[in-house]
Amino acid sequence: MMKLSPLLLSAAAIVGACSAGSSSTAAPADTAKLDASGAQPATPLADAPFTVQEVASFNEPWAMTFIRGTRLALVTEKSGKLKLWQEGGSTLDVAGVPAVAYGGQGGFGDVILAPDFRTSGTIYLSWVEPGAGDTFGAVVGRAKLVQGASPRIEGLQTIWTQSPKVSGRGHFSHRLAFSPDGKYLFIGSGERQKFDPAQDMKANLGKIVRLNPDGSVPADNPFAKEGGVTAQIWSLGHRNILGLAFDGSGKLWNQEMGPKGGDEVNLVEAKANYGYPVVSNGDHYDGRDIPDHPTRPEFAAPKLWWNPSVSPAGLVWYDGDAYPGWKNSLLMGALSGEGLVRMGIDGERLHKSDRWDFGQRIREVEVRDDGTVWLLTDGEGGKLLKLVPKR
Ligand SMILES: [Ca+2]
Ligand SMILES: [Ca+2]
Repeated sequence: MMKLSPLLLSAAAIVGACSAGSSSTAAPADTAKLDASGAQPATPLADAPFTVQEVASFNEPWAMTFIRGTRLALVTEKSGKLKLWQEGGSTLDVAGVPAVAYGGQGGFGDVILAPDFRTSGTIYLSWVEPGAGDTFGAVVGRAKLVQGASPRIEGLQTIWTQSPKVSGRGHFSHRLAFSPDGKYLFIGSGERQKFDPAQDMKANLGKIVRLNPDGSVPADNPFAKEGGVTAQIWSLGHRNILGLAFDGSGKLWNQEMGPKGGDEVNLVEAKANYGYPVVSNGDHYDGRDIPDHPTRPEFAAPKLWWNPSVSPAGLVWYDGDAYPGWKNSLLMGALSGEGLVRMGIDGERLHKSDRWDFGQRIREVEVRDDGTVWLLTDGEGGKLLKLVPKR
């Protein structure tokens, strides 16, 4: 693995390093990869295999998960509420949730069910907490959900913390996913808009980390012997991970909000370095170049990327039958792209299969156990949308 001192990775050094290589140096031999980029034209909703039904609204909803075997879903609101929504019924506040540091991109984050939820009632939550001296960091906790007329969580335990806490309120990521065997919790930990930490093995920022369900470090993690937060690291060189999903064959995918023109979907593998901020198929928003992936083959390249950016949010694997041709796809929301992206999976290859134009920023995508797909739109008054199959 390449070692760079934190000093060499300062923003100024990146400018210098970038002058040696630009996107124009991408080898023609890389056509297959380049074909995965570029604009993806949107299909009008009229041609989609669903109609859109608006069923509820929330205040800055961020994430949701359905409770299997029910018509209930948990929805986080960024400003600090957890809601229990019932289709055709009421929306209740869940009591006992932690105080969150709300501001910028921070606040309440993800919510998922534990693999043993049916018997334990355990859920996992992520949120942002303040640190010393105007710093912030995401944390992950688990608690028992007690349902009923006055739902609440009990026994909240914090099991993971972003380290170090740093200034600013961007790029927390804090997306969660369990492996299909239920043994490991994966956490997307953003680089907090600080660039360098994504390559710093003494920080768990800009990483995907892998933990046991209780927050301890699995003995077979790739850097387990190094101890500290390094032991948590599964993969590195990430920017702002806003979706994690396992497919039906057990492969882990992530999407991340890249720099300008560099939004990515990656096949996540142990010990792999995805290159940020040393390489990206996008460039810094202030116009500074970042060398493209083909210039540095030692870094794992994205399977797909988007230029112009779509600003991904949410990622789920779809294995249902409610919409013709969707089985074995990844579904991803788009904020600036204002739509839903469907990617067909073919082994380790992904295809830009569909992109529907909703005309609204999509924050979250979920699948219910009946195969229906649901979206949350972004911001105040964000809507829960059901994609009603047309047939
Ligand atoms: Ca979700
Ligand atoms: Ca670039």
